[in-house]
Amino acid sequence: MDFLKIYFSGSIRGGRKDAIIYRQIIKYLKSFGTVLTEHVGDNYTADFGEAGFDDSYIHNRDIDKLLASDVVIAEVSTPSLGVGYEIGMAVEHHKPVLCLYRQQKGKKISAMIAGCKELTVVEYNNTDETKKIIEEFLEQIGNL
Ligand code: 6IA
Repeated sequence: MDFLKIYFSGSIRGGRKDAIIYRQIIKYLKSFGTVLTEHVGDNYTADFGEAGFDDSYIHNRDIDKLLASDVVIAEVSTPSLGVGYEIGMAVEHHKPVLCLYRQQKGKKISAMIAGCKELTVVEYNNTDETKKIIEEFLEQIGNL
């Protein structure tokens, strides 16, 4: 099969506290194919996204990439409207979606994610665990 096109989804305006984790996951994903959204792991400054980028341009470009992808991997520990929107759209377009979730005290993953049977939602404790989870998921959907 062609080189795998992976859409990685992670919070941007929803909050950047997990950006290092996104970067580590993206680095690992690159061993399986092309990550279409590498920027999600970038080191943005505090006012990222407000520096002259047009929102409809960002939206349309990301949707094009999402539709062109073979698989969507989302890190959903930091709730983000954009990530939720992308997951919903991926489900609508029958893309295989893996949602990675870190258990955090006093927090619970949205029922709209946990309760969607089209999604594979897996909890992890550290980034090393995400490697095995990703590998198993890609194997399961026939991309390894
Ligand atoms: O609602 P959020 O901003 O947390 O949504 C995050 C998700 O939406 C990510 O998975 C991205 O794919 C997408 N997204 C949201 N904002 C941007 C963006 N802003 N650039 C690219 N993708 C985005 C511009 C940042 C700028 C510093 C380059």
